[in-house]
Formats: sequence, structure tokens, C-alpha cells
Amino acid sequence: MSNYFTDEYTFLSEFKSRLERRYIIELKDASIRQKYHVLGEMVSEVIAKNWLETNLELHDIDHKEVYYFSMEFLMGRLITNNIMNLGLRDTIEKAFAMEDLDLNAIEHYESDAGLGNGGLGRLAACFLDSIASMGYPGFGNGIRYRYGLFEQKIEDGYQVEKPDDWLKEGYVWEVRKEEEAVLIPFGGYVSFEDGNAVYYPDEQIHAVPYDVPVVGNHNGMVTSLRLWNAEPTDKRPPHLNAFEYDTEIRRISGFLYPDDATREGKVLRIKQQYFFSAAGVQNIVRKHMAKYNDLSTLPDKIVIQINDTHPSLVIAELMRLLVDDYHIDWEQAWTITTNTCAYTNHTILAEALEKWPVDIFEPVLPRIYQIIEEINRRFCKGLLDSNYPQETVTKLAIIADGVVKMAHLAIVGSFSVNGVAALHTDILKNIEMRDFNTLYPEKFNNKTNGITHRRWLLHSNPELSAILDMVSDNWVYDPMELQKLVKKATTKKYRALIKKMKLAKKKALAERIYDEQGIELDPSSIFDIQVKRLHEYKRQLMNALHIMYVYNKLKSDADFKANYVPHSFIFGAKAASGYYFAKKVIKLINTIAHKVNQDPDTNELLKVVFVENYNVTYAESIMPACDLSEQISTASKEASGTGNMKFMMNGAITIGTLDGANVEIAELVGEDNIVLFGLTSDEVNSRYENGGYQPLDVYHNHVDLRLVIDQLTNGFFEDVDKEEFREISDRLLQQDHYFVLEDFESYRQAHERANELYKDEEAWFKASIINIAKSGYFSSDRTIRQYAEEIWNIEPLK
Ligand code: 26Q
Repeated sequence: MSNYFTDEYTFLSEFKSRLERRYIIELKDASIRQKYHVLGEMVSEVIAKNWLETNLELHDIDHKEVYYFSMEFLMGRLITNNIMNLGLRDTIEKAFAMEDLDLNAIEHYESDAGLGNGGLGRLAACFLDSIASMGYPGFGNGIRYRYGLFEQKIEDGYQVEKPDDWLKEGYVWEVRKEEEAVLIPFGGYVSFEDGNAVYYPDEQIHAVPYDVPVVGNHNGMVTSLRLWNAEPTDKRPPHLNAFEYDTEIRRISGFLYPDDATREGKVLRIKQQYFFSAAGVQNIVRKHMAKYNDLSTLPDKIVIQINDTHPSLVIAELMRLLVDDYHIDWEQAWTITTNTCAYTNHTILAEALEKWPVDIFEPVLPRIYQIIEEINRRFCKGLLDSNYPQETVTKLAIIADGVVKMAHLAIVGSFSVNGVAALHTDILKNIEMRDFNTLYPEKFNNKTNGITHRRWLLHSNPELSAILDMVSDNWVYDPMELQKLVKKATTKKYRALIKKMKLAKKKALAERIYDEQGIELDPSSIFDIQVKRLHEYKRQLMNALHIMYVYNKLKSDADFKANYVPHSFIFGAKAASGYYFAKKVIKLINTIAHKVNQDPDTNELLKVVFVENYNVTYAESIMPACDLSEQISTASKEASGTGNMKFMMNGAITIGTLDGANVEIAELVGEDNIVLFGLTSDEVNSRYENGGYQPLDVYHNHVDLRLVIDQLTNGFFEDVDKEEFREISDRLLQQDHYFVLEDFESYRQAHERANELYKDEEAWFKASIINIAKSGYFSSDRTIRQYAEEIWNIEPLK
């Protein structure tokens, strides 16, 4: 296959010729869509060559591989990443310059692959990037959702969801591998014949893999994200007609659940979980047998990382294959399984821990249910035999009170259980999973999350990258080199460079916001940003209440006003479609924005924007444009956070609680370079143990806060019904589970400190530089290296 990217002329002539052949059009008349597709196709061909070579090499050598199983991969756009990592950007840009074409505009045509909700899905995408860029043998395994996370519109201040039809024009990067399709059984019954379980499913579903290339950075490596698509077979159950059958099957890979916390158990969700877990496991076992013809060596060659409990049925499915299909005895099958699987926990919120009611689970997956019962029976028997009290056994059981506890299955069936930040792992070990940690202390370990510095710094912030190049010629390959910037923090020159970079990125974001939403922001104001999923524990509401407080003060207190640095408060957040309270908070933020942005008394000093449809691509322009990064979750609730790392890497100062990875950020940058406030995780937990606190006391004792809360329901917002925010005020005053009122005063003071710090330009940019300099630790390359060395026991290819 020829490479058309050798120089700009060769590239351009092929580019034009393809437009003519494929779309019967000349370059000057071609649409963005046509140009995008031709470019994508040409880049794909370069990828194909490296991809094939990587596959052949992986096939030939005798080594261990990791399979990262995740229900979500929030990949965002791939074109920029692919062009940059392959080193094609220069050639394309030169060619396009000759024709006055804008590469950025063409890149922007690609729709985000939004196959994830938030942190967990984006983490999986960053991990794949690091695996490929460091040359580790590893693959992703997930679902090819027909519809990804919904597109958000804001209408009259309310969130409205639109389907994310991301595949409507096809997807240039994927390759359908029909030859590798597998069958996934559902329903039916099990009979025991000659001592063997024989499973007679109701229906079999075709799982057809689509592979998406994951291109390593300048290393020739291309690994794969395998996404499974559900398709009908020709054996249709008698009670459905062909159309009903087709529709029913396609629903399995139909859409991503837009919820990042568990609601009640849904049959479709469990089918999705089993569908991609079983397809992935079958694929692995088949490949391993073809290569080694011996399943006892599986754990020497394969490790399966289970991303939260969503894929934890791999444990039962692997047991099913080993015991039923390969007739390996239970004990040996269990040894193989538990030495192959490793589990990552991402949450300690009780409501997010997956529990499946037995009466839903069993009919859908009868054989898998039997296997889990047997795992549970042996596990409980082992505990009782070792004299654990019945009470403990009941607490730890995988099946109890009519539900299957997926986290318990994942812990019992894995050789490693990790949390995603130091504090989170501590809480898992000492509080949430305390008894399991006592039982299996060797399983528990921490792997603090990371983000790929290629996407989140190199690609999204070329201005900052150019500054970093002046300090190190190797930071892209060794992000710890960013530390060299520490000594520049005290130089005028570098502070000025960072200031200029920030201003440029803020201007660019302000332009986008103006173009899309017509709201004008002053780029010299503090860009104070909170972007993340909308959740009560993340406390966007506290941020909103504080803005109301600021507005009131600006209106009533001349000293305050004289002292106030202009602020632009920017929010971006999707709320799960069924999460009523979260949607109310979106409405509140928009209502505040509407009121304050129009007020001539204050709007030179205070602006509020809720950006529509916050997603990965939007994040790429938001992260670099931030001065103050809001990481304000109730301590102990945010497992890690990863947005906090993206902001830090781009030079923002964090205002935050000692929660998740904020704790590690604070340790790295030191107390002078972060603005901390609020209850600690121990304080939060001790309040829970002692029955919470009295929000009404805070309300009565804090005059300014009381005014804000009253304003929620006293007609202060002229254009909404007085009752619109009643539920918010009721919740705050009656059951403030997330300590919004209790932390408010401390948060308010933290903002005052941030305000003062910003006024001291020297101190501010010094802090900004220290944050960038220390952010190398949060590269997902570090995280993946730790997984590889401490859990997976795999090595990079040469
Ligand atoms: C489960 C069952 C049914 C429906 C939905 C779900 C579900 C889906 C997604 C439950 C949880 C999630 C996602 C969780 C998540 O994103 N957690 C975040 O993971 C990040 C990466 O480790 C952390 O940084 C965040 O702190 C954590 O909130």
C-alpha cells in the first residue's frame, strides 16, 4: 500500500483525486463532509499497515496480554489523535495551506464517540492511549452502542435529551470482523445429563466484533478496541415474528444507559453486561486455545481487568466455559479464573454498588446463576469451615437477601482489587470493604488514576506545549520531566509566557461560547469552571448558591464590590435523564445566569454560563482555558476525579475539598498552590455515624446564606414560578446529606483567598506553573505502568 503522506504535493494530489473519484467533485466545490471522509480514509490506510504489523507481531510472540473490559469507552474524536500520533499533521497542514483549507474545521466534522457517561469511560479511553503509546500488548473490550450518551439541549433553562446518532454516516475508523462473531445464549433451562450440565438457551444472539484502532504515539504500534454489536441469528424464538426478533436483539447494543449510578435492576442492562463480557471471554479462550491448546496456562498469558463491576460476569462466564465446555474440574477452573481476573472499584456510593434481584437475574442467565450459586456456596462454606461467625458470612455472601452482589463476586473472583486514588483505596480497605480486606489483604491495592497528557496537553494546548518544549525536549515521552518547570516558577519570563498562553486559551473559549450561546465573557476575568456529570455529591449546587451570595454582595456591599476581581463562572454537566433533582440544579444555574448576566450593576464583574452539551471535544477547549478549577465534592464521595488532573496539567489552580485525587494534588503542589476548604473525609464519616448535622442551625446563624436560601422561593427569580426551586430549598434544610450548608462558609472563605491570590499576579502564575510542573505524576502512562508492573505482570513490546 502506498503512503501518500511523504510530502505535501503527493498528499494533495491524491486527496484531490479521491474527491473526484469518490464524490465526483473538485476540491474547490467539495463539502466539509466529503473532505473529512477522504482524509479519514487516507489516514485509515496508514493505520492499516501498522495495525496489521502489530497484530502479526502480537500473534507471533509468546507474551502476556491485558484485556481491559469496560461497559464504557468515552473516546471522543479520534482524527486529531491519529494524525498527530502518526506524525502526519505537518504534511497535511502544509498541503491544506496551499489550498487555503482549514484542517481544524475538517477535524471538527468528526462526531465524538460518546460511548460512556463520564469519568470511568474516559479513564478507559486514556488507558488505551497509554497502552498503545507505551507499546504494551493490550486491548479494549466493550459494546458498540448504536446510540452513545445523549446530546444535551437547553430549552428554557431545562435539560432536554436528544439521541446521539453518532453512526449515521458510518464510522471511518472501525473494521467489522464478521468472521470472528460468537454466539451468546440467553434464557432457557439447564438439565443435568450424565453428571454434566447441559444448557438449552431460549435464544442465541450473534455478537459481531467491530475493531477500532488505537494508535500509539510515534511508535508504529496500533492496538484494538473491540466493540461488540448484537445481531440476530437465523434461529428465531417461535413467539416472535422476524421484525420483533430483530428489534429485540438490536436493543442489546442499542444504547448506553445514561446513568452513572445504579437505578433499579433492568433486564436489558444485565443482558448488555453479559453480552459483551461473554463475547470477550469466548474470544479470549478461543484465541488462547488456538495458540497454546492448553487452558491451564491462561493466567500466564492473559489478564482481564474488570472496569467496575459492570463486566464482572466474566468471572462466571469463564467458569462456565472451563467447566461445561472444556470439562475442567471446578477447583482447577477456579484457580485459572481467579488468577486471570482483576477488578477495579470506582465508587463507594452505596446506591451505585450493583445488586441484581435474583428473580430478574436467574431467568435471563440460568446457567450463569447456577455457577454464581456454586461460587457462593463454596465461598461461604470456606468461611464457616475457618470459623467465621455466621453474621460475617451473611455480610460477605455473594447472594443474600434475594440479590446478587456484583462487587462481592468481583472481589471473590479476582486476584487483585484496586481503588483509584489513595484516599479512595483507604476508605475501601478500612470502611467499605473492611471485612474483605481482612480476609484477603493481599488483593487490595491502589492505582491512582491518570489522564493521557497527549490528548489533554500536547494536542489540546499547543501553546503550552511550545513553552514546555523550551524546558525539556523529552516531556512528551517522560512527563515527569515537567518538574523542570519548577525552577521557572520564580522567573518573570515564564510567568509572562504562561499568562499569555492562558489569555489566548480563554479568548478562544470565550469566542466559542459567544458563537454558540451569545454570552459575552471578559477574557481577563477569572474563568472559574466546574465541568463534570451533575450529581448531588459533586455539589454544583454549592457553587450556584455561592454565586447568588456574590451577586447579593455586589449589589449591597460597596467594599466587597471594590475588592472583587471580575469572574466568569462556567458550568458544563449532563444529568441522568431520570435524575429529577440534578435537572432542577441545571434549571437553577440557568436561572441565575439569566438574572445576573442582564444586570448592568454587576455584569462587568460577574457572568455565569452553562455550556450546552459538555463532552470530550468541548472539554478539550475548556481545560486549557481555566484559571480556577472547582473540585468541591463532599469529602469521601469522589473516588478520584480526573477532570481535576486535566485542569491542573493546563495550569489551573484547584479550589477543592480533600477528596479523591485532590488529596494527592495537594501533596504534590503544597498548600500554597491549592485552595483547600471543607470537612475532611473523617469528619464527614463521623457525622454520618452520629446522625448527620442540623442544617437549620447553619441557616439561622448565617445571615448571608439564609438570604440566598430564602431567595430560592421568595420570588427573587422573576421569570420562574415561586415554587420552581422549593424542592431544592427543602432538601437543603431538611436532609442536607452532602453538607452543602455546613461547608458553605468554608467554601466562601476559600473563594476570598482565591480572589486575593489572583490579584497577586506573581503569586498566581507561580502557583499555576507549579501545578503544571507537578502534573506529570497524573499522566496515565504512570498509572498504566503501575498496573502493568504491579497487577498485570506484562511487558511492553520492543
Ligand atoms: C451501573 C448500573 C446500572 C446503570 C448504570 C451503572 C453505572 C454506570 C456508570 C454506574 C457507574 C458508572 C460510572 C461511574 C464513574 O464514572 N465513576 C467515576 O470513575 C472515575 C474514574 O475512576 C473517578 O475518577 C470518579 O471519581 C468516579 O466517580
